[in-house]
Amino acid sequence: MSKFTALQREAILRRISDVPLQSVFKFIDNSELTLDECVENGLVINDIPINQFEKWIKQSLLDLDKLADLGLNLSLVEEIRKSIERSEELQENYDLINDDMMIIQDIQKHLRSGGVTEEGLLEKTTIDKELLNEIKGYEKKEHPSQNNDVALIKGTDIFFFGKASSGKTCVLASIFNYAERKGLFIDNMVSIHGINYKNLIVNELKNSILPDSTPAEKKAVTYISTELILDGEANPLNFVEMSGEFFSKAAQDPKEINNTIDAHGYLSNSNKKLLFFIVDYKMYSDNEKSSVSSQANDFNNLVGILDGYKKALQNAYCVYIVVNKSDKFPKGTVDKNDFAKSFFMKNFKSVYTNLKQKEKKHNFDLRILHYSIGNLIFKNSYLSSINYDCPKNIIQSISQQAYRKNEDSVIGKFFKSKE
Ligand SMILES: Nc1nc2c(ncn2[C@@H]2O[C@H](COP(=O)(O)OP(=O)(O)O)[C@@H](O)[C@H]2O)c(=O)[nH]1
Ligand SMILES: [Mg+2]
Repeated sequence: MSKFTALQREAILRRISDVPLQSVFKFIDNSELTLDECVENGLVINDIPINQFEKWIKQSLLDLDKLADLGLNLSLVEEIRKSIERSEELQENYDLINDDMMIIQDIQKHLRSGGVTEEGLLEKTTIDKELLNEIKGYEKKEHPSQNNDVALIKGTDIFFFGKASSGKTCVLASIFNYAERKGLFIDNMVSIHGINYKNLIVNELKNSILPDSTPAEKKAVTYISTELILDGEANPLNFVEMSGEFFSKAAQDPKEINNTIDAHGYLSNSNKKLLFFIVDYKMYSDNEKSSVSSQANDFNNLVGILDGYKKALQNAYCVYIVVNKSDKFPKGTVDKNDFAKSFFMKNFKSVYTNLKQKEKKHNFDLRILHYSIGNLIFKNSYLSSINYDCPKNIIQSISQQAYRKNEDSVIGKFFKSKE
C-alpha cells in the first residue's frame, strides 16, 4: 500500500471517526498512522475489539501501558494483560513440546487445563491430527507388580541386569512383541503371573505406552516362562527381569546377593544361562557422565560377584552387552553394532577388560550389540514407531545359544528360510 502524502494524512485523520474500523486497523498495521493520533482525532478507543490491541502489542506497534492513557477502560487493559501473559505461557509450552522437553501426560494435562489448545498444537508444533487424537486418548493404567516366586523350570535362563530405567522392561516387551507377531514363542503357564505381566507390557508397547519402572521388591522379580519353537521343537526359555535397584544394591553390597539378584534362588540353579547387561546409552548422550561411571562400577562389581557365586558364570553360554536406546546414537551412524562396540570398549573399558578375562576363564561367548525399541518422542515418553530388527537379531542369537549343540542345522535353516 502506498504511503499517504502529508495532505492525505491530514484529511484522513480529520474524519477518522467516519473511516471504517477495518481500514483504520490497516493504516496502523502498515505504520501509516499511529493509534495515538487516531485517538487524538476522535477515534473511540473503546470501540476497538481487544484482540486487535493484543496483535499490535505483539507486533511492537503499541505499548500496553499506553492504553489506559489513551482512555481504554481499565478492566479491559487488565484483560489484555492477562491474555498476553497467557499466550506467552502457551507459547512456552509449544516451545517445550518442539524441543522434545514435555512428556505426553503433561501435554494431555495442558490440553485439559488450557495450557495448550488443539488448534495451537496443530499450528505451532509438529503434532498432526492423528497424533493429537493419540494424545487425547492416551491412558496409562497402573498395574501392581506381579508376585512371582515359582521355581524356574528346566531350560535356558535369560537374565536382564541394568540400572533402573536402563530399559530392561522395554527390551523384554519388544522381544515378546516380535516373537508374538512371528509366532515364535508359546506361553508356559507355570509362570502365570509372569505371563500376565508379559501380556500387559506387550499390549502397552503396541499402544505406544512405556512401562512403569520395576520397584525394588523381592516380589517384583519377574519370571516369564516360554517355549521357543523352532522346526517343531520346543525349547524352554525362562526370562528373568530384576528391578534395577536390586542390581545396584547387589553391586554395592555383595553379601546381599540372596535378597537381591539371586531372589528366589533363580541365579544359582543349574540351568544354562544367558546374561544380558543393559547399558543405557541415553544417560551418556544426555551427558550424565557421573551416571555412566556409576553404570560401569555396578557392572564391574556384578561381574566380580557373579564370578564367585555358585556356577553363575560357569553355566553361562553367553554374556550380552546391550548398548540400549541406540536410536539416540549420533545421526548418520551406519553400523550401529560397530558403534555400540567402540562405544562400550571406550567408555566401559574396565568392564570390558574384566569380562574378557572371565570369558577366558569360564568359556562363555561375549557379544556386544545395540538395541532400540523404536523411535521415542515427547521426552522419551511415547513410542512413535516400533523397531523390529533389534528383537529379531536378539531372538536369533538367543536361539543359536539355546540350541548350541545343533547350531548349524536347525537354526541356520530356520532363519535362512524365514527372513
Ligand atoms: N530412546 C529410547 N528410550 C528408551 C528405550 N527403551 C526404553 N527407553 C526409555 O527408558 C525408560 C525406562 O525403561 P524401562 O524399560 O522401564 O527401564 P527398566 O527400569 O530398566 O525396566 C522408558 O520409559 C523410556 O523412556 C529405547 O529403545 N530408546
Ligand atoms: Mg523395569
